[in-house]
Amino acid sequence: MAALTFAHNILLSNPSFLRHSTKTGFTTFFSVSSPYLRRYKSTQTLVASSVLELGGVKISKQDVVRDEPTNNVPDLIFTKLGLQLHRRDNHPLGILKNAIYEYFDTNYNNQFHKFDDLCPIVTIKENFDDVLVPADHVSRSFNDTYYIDAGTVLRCHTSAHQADLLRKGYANFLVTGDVYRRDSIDSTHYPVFHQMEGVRVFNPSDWNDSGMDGTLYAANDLKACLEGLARHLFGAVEMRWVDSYFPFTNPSFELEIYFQEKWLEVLGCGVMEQEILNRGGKTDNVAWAFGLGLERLAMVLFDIPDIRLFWSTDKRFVSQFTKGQLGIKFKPFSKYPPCYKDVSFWINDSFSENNLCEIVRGIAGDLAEEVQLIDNFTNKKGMTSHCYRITYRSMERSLTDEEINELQWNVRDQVQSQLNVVMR
Ligand code: FA5
Ligand code: MG
Repeated sequence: MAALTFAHNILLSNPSFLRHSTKTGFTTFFSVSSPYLRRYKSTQTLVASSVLELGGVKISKQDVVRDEPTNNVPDLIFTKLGLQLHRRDNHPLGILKNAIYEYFDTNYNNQFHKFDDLCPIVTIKENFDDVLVPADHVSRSFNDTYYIDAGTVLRCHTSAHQADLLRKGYANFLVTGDVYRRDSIDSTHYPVFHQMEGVRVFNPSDWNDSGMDGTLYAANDLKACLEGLARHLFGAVEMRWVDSYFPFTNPSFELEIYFQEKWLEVLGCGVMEQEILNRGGKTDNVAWAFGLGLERLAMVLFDIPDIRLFWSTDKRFVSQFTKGQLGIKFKPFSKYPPCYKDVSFWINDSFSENNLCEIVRGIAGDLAEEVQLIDNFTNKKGMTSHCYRITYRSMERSLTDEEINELQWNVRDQVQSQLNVVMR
């Protein structure tokens, strides 16, 4: 492993280390997959409390999960709504949120306003238009976002609150909340996760004497701020900056941390597009913004190997964390054996991996550890076959062959009936 180093060291001493992202278009902001307008629901019914209070708004299940073609929210997602892991002081996400608050309070003299209870149900204007996401952007598709109806979604990033808070006059703020995305299944992706958004607005007097223009000044300040945050949280850890793309910032960057022998993307950030500031009446100002993935940072911080663990209510997980304690390393209570099951089928044009993952999650819930494409070929007739390996594993107990076989049969069944593919 390379020597432990900080991102700013990398930046200053070895600029070539900066990987110029080869990712094209919008791949850093949501996964790219073909827009898909078919809809299906999990047949599994999970009972959640019937009325939730979210950001002061009372929400019933019928407000979120509806049997209408413009709704693609499964029951499983509703059961996560309102749990607000980030507001629990003894939970790793709450401990992390509080540690980040502490960094901002100390270094910015309590200037940052903090929001952690804004309702996750937002309009498509807030989620997309207000942050300049183009009309044909893949993230708007049914394949990537949970729609409640044609104009309302479960926010897929905390950036959904940027413009509104700017319009309300806030200049320095942090927004923490649960966000929702149709996504792949593996140890670092989950359809509900938590982000913290940070925004800081500068006045011309801030950069006038610096010899830099506002954009460069803000970009430097942003990187220094986030590198300082990383040091505050981790001490020494190996990191690097990667150039990136977001519709709402320019320039844009992502920060990656070396974890479990891979580079793990932990946040996206950049200098806010001027248009967003202009619309908020801040035409002379420049701002930076970031959006960090709390689970990803908490995995590194507490050595949590799998993102599903954040949802565990098992005492052996929950009891390991204490309010205010950052130095704790999670001790896995046991590693139960994985079970692999393959499923192969001929895909059609509307097939998408996110839809497959949604079916697997709907049936297996958190027993689904990973869904991985292991074989992909097109025959002479132009038909394409995919083979996926599904890993089933419980974090809490050993699974029986019987229950796994039943899960797998249900998966095959629903894949066939709902995805319109031909099984092989
Ligand atoms: C965004 O969501 C941007 N809104 C971030 C941003 C804000 C950029 C402000 C610029 C200015 P992205 O899709 O890359 O970007 O997600 C941000 C972070 O969320 C990622 O770096 C990662 O840490 C986390 N994340 C993304 N998808 C998942 C997932 N499925 N499960 C867990 N964490 C995820
Ligand atoms: Mg990203």
